[in-house]
Amino acid sequence: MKLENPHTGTALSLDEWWMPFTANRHFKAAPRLLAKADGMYYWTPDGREILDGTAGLWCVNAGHNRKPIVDAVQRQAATMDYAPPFNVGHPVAFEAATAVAAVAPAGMQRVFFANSGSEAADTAMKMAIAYHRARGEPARRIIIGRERGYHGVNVGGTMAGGIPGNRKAYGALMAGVDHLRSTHDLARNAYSKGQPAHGAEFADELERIIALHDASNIAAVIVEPMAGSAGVLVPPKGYLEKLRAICDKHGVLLIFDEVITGFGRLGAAFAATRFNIKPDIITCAKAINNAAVPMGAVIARNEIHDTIVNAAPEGAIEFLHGYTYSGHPLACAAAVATQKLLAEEKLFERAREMEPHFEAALHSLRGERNVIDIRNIGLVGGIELEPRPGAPARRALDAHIKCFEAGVLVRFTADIIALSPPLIIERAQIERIVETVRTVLKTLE
Ligand code: PXG
Repeated sequence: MKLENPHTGTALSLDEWWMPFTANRHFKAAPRLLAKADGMYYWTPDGREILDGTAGLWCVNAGHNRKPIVDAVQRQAATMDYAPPFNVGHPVAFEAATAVAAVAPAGMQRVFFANSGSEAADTAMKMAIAYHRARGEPARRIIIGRERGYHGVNVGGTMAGGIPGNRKAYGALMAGVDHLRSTHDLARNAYSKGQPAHGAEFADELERIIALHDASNIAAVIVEPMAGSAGVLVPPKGYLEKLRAICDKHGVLLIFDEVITGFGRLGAAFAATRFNIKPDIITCAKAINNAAVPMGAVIARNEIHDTIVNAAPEGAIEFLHGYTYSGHPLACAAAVATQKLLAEEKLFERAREMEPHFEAALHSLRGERNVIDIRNIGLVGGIELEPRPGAPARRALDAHIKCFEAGVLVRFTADIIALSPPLIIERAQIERIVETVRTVLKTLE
């Protein structure tokens, strides 16, 4: 393959871009590039079609290059490129917040904008601490995360997160974090469809952790209602209910990191909606604006907003936090257009309707070589492979590469293949993804 930008003909050098979360040497020896996208598909620079089984990176829920979103971004870029968000506002940011609040759970209609899921996570933790301080309990600063949790890569998210490889190089960047155990239980729950039956009791550990630190020191628990990055870990039945009850009992806030689950991935606006559990704070990003422009957001219970805002003297800034690009006009224009499109095409409902087909297709891979578990909910699927002895994560990496060569984009983490297609996916496309994975699994060492 000639390395050039196919749109301009500019020759490419691969040395300068130090790529994120990528095996740079391995990748640059045999690069896989995407140059164009539309609907369910990507195209490589040499014109090969790739079916998108991952909605980009769990984010392009409405499908690629949707016209209303493209138009909205282009119009906004030509109208007002940028406006400061500190002490000056602009209309489209208010519109975007209203559109997001409209699909958020009742009583959670206050939206703070960031530019990524990582920023949303750190914002949410600071918001929780600021809330307790405003209420007169400034000692409540400890954050409790969970093993195998992913909350992005900023300081708070790295430390509250529970993926060992993401933490080990950095030591204690932040004091005052502790972790619940993960809910993954292959022995009891392998091949569960939807929420697994076993493991609600893993939430009881929260009582022990709260007793250890004392509730008076604890600000919040942060969990992904369904853990995405660490391999599609669906919450056991009753688990989230227990977390909610224990947090309530001890005055601890519950933060749902819905960066992946937000905006339809589970066949509802949020996992909170699907599981009918009300967190105090939701973090989101990705599909909020179909990933057209970087954007993250923190959705707070109205009372959290009111408590922080009303604790400050008149005229003083209440929450000393924010980003140059909070509520960026282009991101907000994309968010308004995306929320309208998601509603018009009823894509949350569509995902829920497609779930049984997706589930059946996915679980038909049971019994294929090296498969040790298959799990799913909404339009998310995880296929766990037995690791190759002495070479963890290599089998799934090989599967990813072979699927790409066969024209299907799948995601992998450790030895787990993850699928999270755009919500506009058709049945035939589900079949094609699953049959490609099947063929690849049959040939994989
Ligand atoms: N929280 C959750 C639950 C996420 O999934 C983030 C926070 C951070 O978002 P940003 O926008 O800062 O990347 C995420 C991001 C993967 C993968 O391979 C998943 C994410 C990012 C990169 C890779 O599963 N999710």
